[in-house]
Amino acid sequence: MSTAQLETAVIDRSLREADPEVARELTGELGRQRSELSMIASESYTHWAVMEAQGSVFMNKLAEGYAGLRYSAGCDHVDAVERLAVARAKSLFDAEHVNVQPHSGAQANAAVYDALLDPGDTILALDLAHGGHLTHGMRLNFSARFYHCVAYHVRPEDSLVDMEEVERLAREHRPRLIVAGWSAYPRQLDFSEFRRIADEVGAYLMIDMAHFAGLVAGGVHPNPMPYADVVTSTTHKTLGGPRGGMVLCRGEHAARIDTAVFPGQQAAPLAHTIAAKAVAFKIAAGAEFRDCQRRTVAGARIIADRLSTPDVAAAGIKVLTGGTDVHLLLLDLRESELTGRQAEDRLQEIGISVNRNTIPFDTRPPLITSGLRIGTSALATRGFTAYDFTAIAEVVASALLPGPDVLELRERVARMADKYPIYQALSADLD
Ligand code: DSN
Repeated sequence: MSTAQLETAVIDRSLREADPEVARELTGELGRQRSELSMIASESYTHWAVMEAQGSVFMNKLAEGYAGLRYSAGCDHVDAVERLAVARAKSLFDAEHVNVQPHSGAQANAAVYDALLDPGDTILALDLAHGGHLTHGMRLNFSARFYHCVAYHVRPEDSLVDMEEVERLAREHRPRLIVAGWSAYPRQLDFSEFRRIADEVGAYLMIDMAHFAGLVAGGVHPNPMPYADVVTSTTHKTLGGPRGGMVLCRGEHAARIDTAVFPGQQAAPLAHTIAAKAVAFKIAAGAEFRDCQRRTVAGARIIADRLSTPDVAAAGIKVLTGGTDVHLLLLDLRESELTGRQAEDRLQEIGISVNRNTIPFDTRPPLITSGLRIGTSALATRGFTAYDFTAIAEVVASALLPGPDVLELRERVARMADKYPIYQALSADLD
């Protein structure tokens, strides 16, 4: 066989033929996702169509630059999908300008800081331990190393963002940028109050909607666009698309944002991910997606209500802020017999994945924690209704109470997973 023939053969080999070890893990992961239930608040089950676009020949394409202004040949189709992605995101969020190239939410945030700030400028953002994000000023993150980050917090009495502190710190530190947004906070933020404070001190306002973008698109959460100079997001959480990021902004910031993304922070974009983002935005504009977002929020409220009942409270488990407005709730386990880690393990044992989370004023380290973050986006995407969320709330409550019947609960979870199969087009025996 000639070398040319051999290379052609390699190109066309299936994953199972080319790499049985990876194929085996892929099969294992497919089985895990089918048989378990994801309640990790930043996860979803993306659409088959999104995965098709992501795993496509767009992956091969070099396309540095922007649609119509590339630095390599052969970009007609990439230009078309990038234009589609941008137009769809603009329409979905009523944005004047969108950049769909950031590889992640972290890079979207980095690009905004690069566009609007100089190194050493002050950023005022929610403390990570109080629900913020690594890129909002965590000590070891680039945000804290290149900028002067000041943190606001939630109030000890009700765990809600302390807007009086935001105003006080804004007046004291005169930040150039205020960040409103979170990765572990169960309530809607007061965008107009953030805008008022930003205007008072002459700061830009960036709203990081990475977690709640899907809720916004689905019409069950206020749209931050009218309040913010710039909005950043991931595309894979409630929005249900491929892993990636984007920046949405007022027209006046468009050129600076685009330059900060490319060539400021990134070189070649991920054309396949941009194609997948375009697909996700189209799906997010549809009636089924809106229904899914309604079920997502309703499901989180059902679980929060169940976990607020006297039997759970008697076990020392508390729903922070007393409930939720979004797709997640946070449990305070400080008074319970479980640490966050033990609670996460307990649920994993019965086939539900969640993540332990530090809670405000936590005294345990981040790898242990005293909190649990529970989300409903993935299950709503899978098809869960209010009836199913009521059932899963009961399962979660039973698992966290002392002396759970692990085997029985595991069977209940398996039955619920079977009720909502996923990715039927995928073979279960890739290996
Ligand atoms: N902050 C992480 C989360 O919400 O899971 C993602 O960056």
